[in-house]
Amino acid sequence: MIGNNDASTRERLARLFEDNKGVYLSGERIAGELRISRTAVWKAVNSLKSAGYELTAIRNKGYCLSENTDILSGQGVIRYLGDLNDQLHIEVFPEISSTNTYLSQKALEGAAEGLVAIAGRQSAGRGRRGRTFESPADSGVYMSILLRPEGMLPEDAVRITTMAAVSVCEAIEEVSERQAQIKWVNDVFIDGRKVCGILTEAAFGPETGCLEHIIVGIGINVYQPEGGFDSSIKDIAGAVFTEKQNDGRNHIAAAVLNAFMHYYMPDEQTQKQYVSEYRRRSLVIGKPVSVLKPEGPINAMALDIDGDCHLLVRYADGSTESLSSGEISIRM
Ligand code: BT5
Repeated sequence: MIGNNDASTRERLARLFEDNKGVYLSGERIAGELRISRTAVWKAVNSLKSAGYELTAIRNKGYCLSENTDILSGQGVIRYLGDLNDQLHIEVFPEISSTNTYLSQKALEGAAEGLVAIAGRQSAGRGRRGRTFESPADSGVYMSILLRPEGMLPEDAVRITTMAAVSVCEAIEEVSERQAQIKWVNDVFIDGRKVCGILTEAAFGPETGCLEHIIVGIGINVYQPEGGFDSSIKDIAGAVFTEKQNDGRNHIAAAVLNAFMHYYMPDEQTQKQYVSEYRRRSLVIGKPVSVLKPEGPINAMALDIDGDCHLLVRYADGSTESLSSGEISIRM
């Protein structure tokens, strides 16, 4: 158990090390910069080590954070956030049940828009319709953003998913230069493998029927987990990187947030941009698909994605339908 003071010292020390990766910092220098005692330095260093920071110590030189570390941390994400830092409040957890579940609890308690939960592992990561999202340790970024969009209609909630999908693609391309594509409506693929899933959950007022909040949850496989993906997904899942990157997870989390908040701004120009970006990256347009309806799958051709992010399909009898959500499976 560490107290608040200790926790804030640890955060400040983490930031100092992250700003000086590969550099030895003497105990004296750290004590001076953080205005704390040498004993407090020693305590905070040990606390960081047990949190997974790879710190080496050399007598007479001090402590050094290895250059190639990728530890998910609040400070680590904030370093890449730019001026968004004022609009978002970021909480990072080494492990949690589900960042969506956590934020829905926080939303009920009245948390404000812009609360972001990021976890290094989820013990009960959720997909759509009760499915599981595998969220192993040290390999992915699992994050959720709490939004309270004013005046958004329930049927517009799909926009949030599409904005998130485009943002993930842009973030992947920024940090890895790999090409990412979107399978309508909520999956991001690289080279035919799913590297990210998005779960958008909206809550409505019981009497008004008005949208109260939206939680958009984004799970990205940044690396292959040690020992490979779980057998249930090994044939479909992929990862953004093949090798560990310096700050890979912090960087990608921040890049997603930067892109997402840019699109979330209610400005017509931005809205048009994300819809065209979404369309450009679609894995589905022009492909035969199978539309999964409650009464069973129906074969169709995916024609286009319209300005409202609906998928336009044509069935064998020539009739067309605009799908606002639901599911398709692509016949490859
Ligand atoms: C999704 O559902 O893909 C939405 C996943 C959202 C996860 C985020 S992580 C942060 C936040 N907190 C949560 O608890 N959830 C959100 P769906 O389209 O239903 O896909 C689920 C299916 O994807 C599973 O049935 C598997 O086939 C596959 N799958 C599960 N884990 C995967 C993984 N890590 N990578 C790729 N595919 C996976």
